Amino acid sequence: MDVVVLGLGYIGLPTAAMLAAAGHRVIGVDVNERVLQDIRSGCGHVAEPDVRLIANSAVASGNLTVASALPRSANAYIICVPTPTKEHKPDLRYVKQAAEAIAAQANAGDLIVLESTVPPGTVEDIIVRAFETLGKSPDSVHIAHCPERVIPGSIVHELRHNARVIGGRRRLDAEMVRDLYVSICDGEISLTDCLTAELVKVVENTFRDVNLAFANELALLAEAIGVDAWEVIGIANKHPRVNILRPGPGVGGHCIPVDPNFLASKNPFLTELIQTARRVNERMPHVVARLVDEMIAANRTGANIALLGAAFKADVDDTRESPASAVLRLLQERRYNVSVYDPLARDFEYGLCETLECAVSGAEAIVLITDHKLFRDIEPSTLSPLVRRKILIDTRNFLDRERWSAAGFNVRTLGDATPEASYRPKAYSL
Ligand code: SAJ
Repeated sequence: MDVVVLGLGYIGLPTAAMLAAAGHRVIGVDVNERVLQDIRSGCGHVAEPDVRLIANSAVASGNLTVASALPRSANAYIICVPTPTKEHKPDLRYVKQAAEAIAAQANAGDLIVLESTVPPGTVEDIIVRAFETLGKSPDSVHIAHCPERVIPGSIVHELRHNARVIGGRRRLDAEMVRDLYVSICDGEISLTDCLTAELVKVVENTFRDVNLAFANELALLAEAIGVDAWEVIGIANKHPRVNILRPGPGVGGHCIPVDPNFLASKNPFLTELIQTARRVNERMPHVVARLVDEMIAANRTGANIALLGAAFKADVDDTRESPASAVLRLLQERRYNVSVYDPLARDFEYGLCETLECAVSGAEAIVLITDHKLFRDIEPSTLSPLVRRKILIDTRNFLDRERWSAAGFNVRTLGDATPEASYRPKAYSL
């Protein structure tokens, strides 16, 4: 089949590469010339090694080529463009541009699949309407929504193995799209209508946001009561039907903090829990800033604070909607000098220090924001001569408390305000 994938980001590029590996002739289209050059030269812009590997072999096989504009014809068009939000409202302009370009040239029988996460109703409002506006019947083509569901950090594995949902305008549309996706997906594929598929995707991320809010609220509650939230979670999670997530400095990424707003903005009176969860999660960077204030206590103005981590979560390079940005802004408002170290991150809007030593030099406090594995290897005793005060604030309960305490650091972990927190033996069973 001749397949066009529009948008060669985290989802579009691996999807295009997997379709090419399955024997389809794929043209990947992206408006960013740098992205196209990186793919052609084999140093793809998506940092995950598996993505790079399959993209390079797809290009080498000749089955994947990239271009800045749509080819004149194809059998299937897969839309993987971003859907950013502005002031909690989705900006669907890229979906609209893609839909209009496809509608202008699609032939009868072509498949048109929207993978981007969108507010429920978008397939009808934008894609179907793009055909109708041009006087073309949307029934002449097969339109469906097949939302991506993969987690950054494990993209290729999840693309292959995750269950998928395909919502078609008609049953036939969903079936035709399934016939294409079985070539890249071993997971169960559920067929439904467009609106249901749109809601499924947004609901999944909203479910996670609500659960993250519960973990974050629990961290604050435990601090107030005077127990260690991490110990509570560890023990509670031994219950066969309890699975509390990990508290943290905030909920980042381009999906989970964004998608609940797709539901809430159109249904404000039916989404109280969802909106409250968002507020709880949005409060977490403020909690971190307050922890810094508490630990620094006096002479805050101009104090140097070193943040470890700019990426929105562990072991990825993506800094979109990262809690690091929110924490940094709040600390700067409080007149701290903030430096950030993250050897994995790219495109961090506030700039990054080249080395850990540079970031912590003269620091009054080190704040762990992102739980990158490589931060575990930091030897705290080597930082001692560089910092002005030995304070560590661990917002993820990630670093080895005992090792940092042994190096003389006063360790404060989010969710554990018990006075003897640094010294208490952990993991004893009751
Ligand atoms: N986080 C915590 N504690 C945890 C787990 C996560 O604080 O216990 C934080 C992370 O650090 C991060 C944020 O939550 O800041 C979101 O991370 P995540 O790993 O939960 O999710 P994403 O954004 O990487 O990917 C999500 C996934 N959705 C679900 O798990 C329901 C993924 O499957 C989706 O495909 C993706 O959103 C998307 O693109 O929609």
